[in-house]
Amino acid sequence: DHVPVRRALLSVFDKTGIVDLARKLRTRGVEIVSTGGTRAALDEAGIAVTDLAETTGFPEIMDGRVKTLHPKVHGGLLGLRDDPAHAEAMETHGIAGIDLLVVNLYPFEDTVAAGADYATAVENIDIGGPAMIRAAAKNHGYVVVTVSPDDYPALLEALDAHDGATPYALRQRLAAKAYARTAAYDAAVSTWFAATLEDDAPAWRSFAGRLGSTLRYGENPHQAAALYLTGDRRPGVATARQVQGKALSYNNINDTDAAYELVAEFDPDSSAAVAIIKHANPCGVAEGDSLAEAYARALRCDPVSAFGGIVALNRPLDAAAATEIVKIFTEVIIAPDASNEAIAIVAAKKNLRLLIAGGLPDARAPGLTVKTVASGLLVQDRDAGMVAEADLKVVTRRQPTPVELADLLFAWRIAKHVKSNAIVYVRDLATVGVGAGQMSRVDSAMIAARKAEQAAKAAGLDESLAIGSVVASDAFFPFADGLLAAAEAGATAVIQPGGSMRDDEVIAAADERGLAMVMTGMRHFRH
Ligand code: 93A
Repeated sequence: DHVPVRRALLSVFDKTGIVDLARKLRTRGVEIVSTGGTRAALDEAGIAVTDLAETTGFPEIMDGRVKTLHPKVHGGLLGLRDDPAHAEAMETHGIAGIDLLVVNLYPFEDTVAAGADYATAVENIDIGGPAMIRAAAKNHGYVVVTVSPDDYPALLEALDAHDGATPYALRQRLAAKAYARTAAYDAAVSTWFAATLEDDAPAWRSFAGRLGSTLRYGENPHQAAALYLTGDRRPGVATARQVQGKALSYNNINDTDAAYELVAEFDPDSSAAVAIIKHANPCGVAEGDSLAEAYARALRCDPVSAFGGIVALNRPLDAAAATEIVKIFTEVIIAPDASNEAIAIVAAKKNLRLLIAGGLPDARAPGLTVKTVASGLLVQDRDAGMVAEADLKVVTRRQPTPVELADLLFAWRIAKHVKSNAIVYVRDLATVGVGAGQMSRVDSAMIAARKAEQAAKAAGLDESLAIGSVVASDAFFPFADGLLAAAEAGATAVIQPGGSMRDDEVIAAADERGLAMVMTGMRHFRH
């Protein structure tokens, strides 16, 4: 099953390592045939190479759109060497076998990611390259194919070990990789195409990712895991620059995403905002005049849970905030940017991961979320829903005060990022208690209230921080009990979608307690 490599076709866009590879092939006496640009690069390095156009007797035409789409190329890749009829066809038509194909494709993904216009994107769809890759991979019984400079060392090692031949196992492995590459390439093209048509179509579009990095393990150590990149231009954990710290884990990535998406709800031009996340739920979020102030107020909400948490900032990390954050054990900091001084302060904590995202994602931008189910993918628009003051309907006798109103809108934005059932108590633009992920809304309300009591104790206060707070509920109160639990805890105003069969009962209970309640008409389930 060892096949000697006598003749190779080299046609690469990315010329990395190609000269070195060609030189080593020549040392082994391999004949090299190349397309225009690749041939020029090899020529310049003084490597003997035949122009493909010479072997086909057909020039590259149409600005290179047709350069390798020729029977002498595809016959040379596809011919079964041991089949007498194939061998005869090769003989008759003067087709020389190609034993090694070295191709990497026009950089369609990078071109699109760089924001190229439509025509440029289309021109970067490689046709001849994938055709050759697929042909060579199909004929892996005789032909070996590489699709990336990463594969050159393994190829050369095999040639060294087997006296210029390749073993079947290598050809098979590289064929599998080759099809993975052409599949991902076409997926990128179709994703881009669907996205360009998105304006008049719903956000349903095909999506695909390319392998970004393999992770040490998944949610648990017995689960293998990897991060795939979709090529979207949304700043966030997947594309952020890691300044320092250990490699991100699966859970780090998940939590950091939750943290950054939450903090992006707050316009950095109007206030500094900080979110501290544990297990994808916020354990403290606050606005402030400075990041340091916002961080201190966010931390006060649940300092116990914040230990080992993820901290996201809506403004560039500055020295004052960095000084506060490094005081407790933190897993990850993510911010749009960071000052040199702040970077130096974080550097004292070697393991702390610092990510610079280069920007803040647009909380209103459309996009998709994907979740797997057995034999299926659940796909939906990302929750880009927002309510403004004008959307609110006051349903109680009492109107919220301006201070309550600001807190209600703040609490509502946070509730959107808390796993359901979500109950969020807020005072002075800082969370004071978060109840997340309970099967009963009453339990969430009680847990959040208890958190507010614990936070008060930790701060040396005798009165629960929930007293005089406002409360947000991500979905309607099916009964008055959840609302009563919040009132009991000390909330004076409520924001919730409304729409329960028993809204009247809930409103009556609010009126009876002198609460102000507003309805958003929009729900923010998050599971
Ligand atoms: O425009 S193409 O789709 N038409 C072709 O026939 C063709 N054959 C190879 N592009 C084609 N290629 C691509 O050209 C290869 O995939 C590679 O990326 C590039 C190498 O061209 P050059 O050697 O001229 O730099």
